[in-house]
Amino acid sequence: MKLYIGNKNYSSWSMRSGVLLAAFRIPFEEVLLRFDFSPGSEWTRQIAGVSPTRRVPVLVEDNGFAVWETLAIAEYVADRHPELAIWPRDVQARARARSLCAEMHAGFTRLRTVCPMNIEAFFPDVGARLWAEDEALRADVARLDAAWSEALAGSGGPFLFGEFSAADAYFSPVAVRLSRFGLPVSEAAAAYRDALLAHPAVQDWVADAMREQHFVAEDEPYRTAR
Ligand SMILES: N[C@@H](CCC(=O)N[C@@H](CS)C(=O)NCC(=O)O)C(=O)O
Repeated sequence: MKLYIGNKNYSSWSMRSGVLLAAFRIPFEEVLLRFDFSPGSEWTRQIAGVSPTRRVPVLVEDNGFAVWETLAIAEYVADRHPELAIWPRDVQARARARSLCAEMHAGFTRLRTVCPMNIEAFFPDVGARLWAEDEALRADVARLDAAWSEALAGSGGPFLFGEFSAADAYFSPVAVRLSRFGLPVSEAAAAYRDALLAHPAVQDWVADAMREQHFVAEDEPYRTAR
């Protein structure tokens, strides 16, 4: 099967699916479609051919069957691989992992808006200014910290539910955001952020993103060039 993704540097939703498949060593072919949101661009043409939402990620089986939306991709892969604990085995931990993924999917909007993922860029000064000025950002990070800390206290870590699961893949771009913007979190959340950043699947994704040489203005509120 093929996983269509966007730029590894910017595409946080692509990262979630890519890290999930890599972490569980599920074979797939990665197809990177470079973002270019100008009318008639190669991106516009290519994405229209594979994704009904014209967004990435989208997983396409060899027979052409497509699954879009990151959460649906995680569920599909878990259904296809019941031998893997993609979701925690314990039923309540599994429900909690799904709650956190759904919360990530629909929430943390201020964090996502003002601290977009940009793996190869470090913005500690922007992060410090935002932290001082932006109450909604502080509220998002406080909720994130509480959710992570509660799950980690229950499982004993190092990942949210002990072993690496879909929930951790879901938060891998958030670990990048926290580190690139230097946002302060509790000791438990910082240890988890660092465990995520040290995971081999995350490290491979980050290394690829670092090698990209593509500047996408729409994803760069704080720079005019790389
Ligand atoms: N809810 C979708 C979000 C997907 C999404 O927004 N992907 C972005 C890249 S990270 C995208 O394809 N943007 C292209 C566009 O908006 O035209 C999911 O969970 O997969």
